[in-house]
Amino acid sequence: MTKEELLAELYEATLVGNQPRVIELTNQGLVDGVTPEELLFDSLIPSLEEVGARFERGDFFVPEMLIAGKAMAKALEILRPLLAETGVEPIGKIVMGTVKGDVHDIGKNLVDIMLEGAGFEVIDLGVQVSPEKFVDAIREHKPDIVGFSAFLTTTMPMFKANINALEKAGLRNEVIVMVGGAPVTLEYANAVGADGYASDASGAVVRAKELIHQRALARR
Ligand code: B1M
Repeated sequence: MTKEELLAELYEATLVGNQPRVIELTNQGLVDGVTPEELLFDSLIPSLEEVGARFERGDFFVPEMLIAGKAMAKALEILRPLLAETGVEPIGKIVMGTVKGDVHDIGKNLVDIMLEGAGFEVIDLGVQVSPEKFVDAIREHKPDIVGFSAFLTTTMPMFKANINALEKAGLRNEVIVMVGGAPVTLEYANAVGADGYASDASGAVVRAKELIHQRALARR
């Protein structure tokens, strides 16, 4: 099988949620020398985008979305150690979580992996994280950054609720706030008073580094 054929077959297998085949093709790709990034960006992510498009058109329903998501998550498990390989000293600590009311975590987990790969220590609080839980985790771990992910237009307002909770707890100036997720825009991030936003995982790494650098300069 050529690289193009493998990537195309992986795309199809993810689209229909054929988990055993996704695992097989991901492993096969790695053996054949396809890079983790190629598997991710040229096959797995575009496939989930198509799942979303079909859901919007009414061609797919929640069960189809769920099995595709699970298949993608399995591939991510295989790719995780390869994408997060790092020997460098931690360059910062980040507490991450998907906001209350939202169960999507594939995108957040990918952000975690890329941040770890870039040398960040990541404390992941999981999904459906309440403002109180974020506040407790910031008190406990004293991170440089707290990252909120939201994947639904209905859960994006939790960013503001979380920031209000940080203010109330006297923690807003202690931590940089980053936000992201499929429906989130830079304008929305600015409107809720976040310090940073990125549209994807590699952008999140770049922005996180910039924000830490800016804060170090400001504290000099
Ligand atoms: Co849902 N879902 N879903 N879903 N789902 C979306 C998000 C949707 C866009 C599909 C669509 O209509 N096109 C739509 C939201 C529409 C909207 O509000 N604008 C939607 C909906 C409507 C729903 C339900 C309401 C469906 C229903 O029940 N009727 C329901 C909600 C459940 C809930 O949370 N309360 C629901 C449920 C589910 C499943 C559970 C079945 C499953 C989730 C599985 C899981 O995550 N464990 C699922 C899936 C798989 C999807 C789609 C198809 C794929 C999501 C994904 O993993 N994408 C999605 C369609 C789509 O996104 N095109 C969809 C791949 C991932 C790599 O990209 O998530 O964008 P993404 O993450 C990116 C960036 O957002 C960014 O970096 C990531 C990596 O590059 N990023 C950050 C993320 N966090 C960041 C944080 C940062 C910075 C960047 O800083 C801190």
